[in-house]
Amino acid sequence: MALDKDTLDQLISTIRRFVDERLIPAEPEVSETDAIPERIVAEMRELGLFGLTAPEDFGGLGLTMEEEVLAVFELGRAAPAFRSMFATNVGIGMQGIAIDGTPEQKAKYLPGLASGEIIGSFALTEPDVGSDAGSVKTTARRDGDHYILNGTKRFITNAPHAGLFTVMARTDPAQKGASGVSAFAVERGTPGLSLGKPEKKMGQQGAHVCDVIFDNCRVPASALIGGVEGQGFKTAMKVLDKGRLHIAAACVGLSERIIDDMLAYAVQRTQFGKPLAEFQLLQAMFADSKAEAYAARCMVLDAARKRDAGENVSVEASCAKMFASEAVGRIADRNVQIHGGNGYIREYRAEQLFRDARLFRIYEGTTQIQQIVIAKALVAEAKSKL
Ligand code: COS
Repeated sequence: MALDKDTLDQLISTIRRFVDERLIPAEPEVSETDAIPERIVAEMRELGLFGLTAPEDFGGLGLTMEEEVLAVFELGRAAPAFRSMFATNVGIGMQGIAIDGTPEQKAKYLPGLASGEIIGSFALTEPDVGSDAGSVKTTARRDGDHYILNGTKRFITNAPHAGLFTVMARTDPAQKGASGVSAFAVERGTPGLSLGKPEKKMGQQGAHVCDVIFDNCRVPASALIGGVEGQGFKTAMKVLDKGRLHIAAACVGLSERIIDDMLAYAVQRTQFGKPLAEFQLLQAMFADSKAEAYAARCMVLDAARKRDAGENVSVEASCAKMFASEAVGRIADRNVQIHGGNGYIREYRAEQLFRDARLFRIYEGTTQIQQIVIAKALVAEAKSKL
């Protein structure tokens, strides 16, 4: 553990209070205005949420994976847009540099990412490349002491706010697959880098995504993450292994919150002369939801502990992400059902959380990609025993 037990307990209870007293009450405002109020972003910075996982040497808390998921179980209880604000700094927008960056890259960027002064974004997806991440079309052509980037990245979370992008681009056009891809740390304001319009989304209002366009964008050779070409896809996969556990933990948090919401509603709303909570058909929904949330919590914690112990957890991370994101989808759906007509009305949070939860089954690898990762490993293991 990076933190002693008392400090960890204190951190978790501070986060819980912040979620209950500051974030959940601000949900209607965020969903109406499609923005996280600056006062809340400032409080997130003060609490150190941008630096939960950045190494201590660079101003972060350096949480272990287990500590991170414990924190995210709490943070996940608020509408997902809040977590999105700092999650790219905790995860995919920072980890590429933390895991594979050169000492100079770490010293240059990690302190700003840890404090939240710089927002980090992870730019892998493209208009024609989503699940097939090895087929990145954006190019990075070496030109003396520079690389020249060309291409478009799509659905890049936090891009409208980002000061730094981890960009996957093909340095070797002769290599069509993953081995021709390299990762770059590209700063906002670099000539040739521009942003598209923020997308209008189904849910998660307050979290922003847009295109990032590279048009002869010239970056110094020192921007190549790790200083070695051809490692970008592996960097992306390492980042996603960790990111998928983070997302799974967020799904657990949201599941637990929604279960609280459904019960709070069911004990006070009466039909046929008694509270909804007394009806066995609804009780089955409470029980299924609880069992699924509990199973997801156990999976996430087990995978996190294994990762902290140095094990390769690609399969466990995919299992946890797949199970927890599918579970929160079912739980959010039951919550709408339990709320009946009110479940379809904006004033109640059920419909918003239902829309918000839908994205968990898609980003950082769809459920089908998680199935591929899991099945591929199982088949390879079986073949190795022949
Ligand atoms: N950690 C480290 N290295 C990894 C890795 C991991 N988790 N997963 C794969 N690699 C390595 C492999 O070992 C292989 O290395 P070698 O060439 O040295 O053998 C290389 O990366 C290519 O691996 P693989 O052949 O498995 O790649 P595929 O093109 O078949 O891609 C999937 C595999 C589909 C799993 C990958 O493309 C993927 O995860 N896609 C989803 C991407 C995603 O999540 N997109 C969402 C947007 S990002 S927010």
